[in-house]
Amino acid sequence: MCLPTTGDGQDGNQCHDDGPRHVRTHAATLPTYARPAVDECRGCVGPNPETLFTESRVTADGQGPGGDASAPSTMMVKAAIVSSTAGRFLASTGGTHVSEQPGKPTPEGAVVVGPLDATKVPRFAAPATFARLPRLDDLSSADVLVLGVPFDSAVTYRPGARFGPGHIRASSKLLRPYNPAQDAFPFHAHQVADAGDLAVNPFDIGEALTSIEADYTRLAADGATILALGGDHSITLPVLRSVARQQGKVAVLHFDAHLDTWDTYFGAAYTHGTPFRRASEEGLLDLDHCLHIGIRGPLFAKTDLTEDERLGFTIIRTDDYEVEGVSGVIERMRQRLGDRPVYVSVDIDVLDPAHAPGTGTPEAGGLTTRELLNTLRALAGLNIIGADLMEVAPAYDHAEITGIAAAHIAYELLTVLTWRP
Ligand SMILES: [Mn+2]
Repeated sequence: MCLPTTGDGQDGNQCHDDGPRHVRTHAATLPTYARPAVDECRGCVGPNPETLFTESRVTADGQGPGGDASAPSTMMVKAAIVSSTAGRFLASTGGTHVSEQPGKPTPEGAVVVGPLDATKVPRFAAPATFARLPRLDDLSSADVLVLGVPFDSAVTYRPGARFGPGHIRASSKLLRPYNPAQDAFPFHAHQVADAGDLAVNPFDIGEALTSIEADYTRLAADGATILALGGDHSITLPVLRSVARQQGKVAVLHFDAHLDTWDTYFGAAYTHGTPFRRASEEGLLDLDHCLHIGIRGPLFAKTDLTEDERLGFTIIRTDDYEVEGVSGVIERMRQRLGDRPVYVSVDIDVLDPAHAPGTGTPEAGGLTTRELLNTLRALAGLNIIGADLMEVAPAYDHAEITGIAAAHIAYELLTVLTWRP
């Protein structure tokens, strides 16, 4: 039996039964109700949760369905499903995945822990990690991380995106391991894990941005590539500071109804409407290769557009989809990004409010979920070094419309993050 030493989680959730002690030393935490989930207390009681996860062994010479063993860049995967009760080997399937990724490659022979097996644990059971992936705390390391950043103190209109990470996780339970649109098993060729949520100060924007940058840098220190789930869009600035310090100037691909290159609100420089102006001013951006997609709606002044161009961005408007189609947009997008290191930042309000009502600053006339998903899939093969998904505010959502859209956007981004050019 595991009990917290306190209910506030500030001292690390320490078990104090007769079994092995489990002390959380990681700053990133997943929310549980008042006490740690039982499966955080491995070695205390109950079955070993590892046996409930799908597992893969990374090999270089296998052959799976749809695979091309002759392609030198193709890494083969054998996915093993292990019984939770008898520990016996039940099934083995094969698959292929182009495993080149921007972070460190998973070494050949490494065992990859995949999502919970839906035939062993119902989708509606168990704590909500993204796509039912394992927690980073339960692994020694991971190649790709999903990281919640529940911070929304820099919004200008509706608050509530602090609850976005939890909502996206809860809406991601139906995702499956094989992504046919990209012919990839994003969770089987590389270790993908949920790193939990950062503990961000909701009362001090300056301190919040500082701590987000430090925690992001720490999590990325051993080469992990990160998909951040917000939270409001101010979070992207400290993330870009961290990414640019490690990898140099980056081309930002920004999906949003809004430019987010405004200057100040009420004199405040750090808000969810200003991250890309600050990033440009700080020299974090590759000014010849940044791009907004999905811009629409009223602005404050005509100069908003000229200022935006001066700061390094070009624009593909939502209405351009109507004229050029998805394929035309993709062609322009890939041309603009080229072979540069690209950071992808998605504001869920790039979607029409019909497709994503759960957000803080909705604008009519946006993209469909299908248009956005197909655009994101076309990033495969580019040099994507990190990504985020911001501004999901579940209080305004209905029937998980926004949450499900966000879960699928995150799934496509994770698939892209397990590729490299
Ligand atoms: Mn926006």
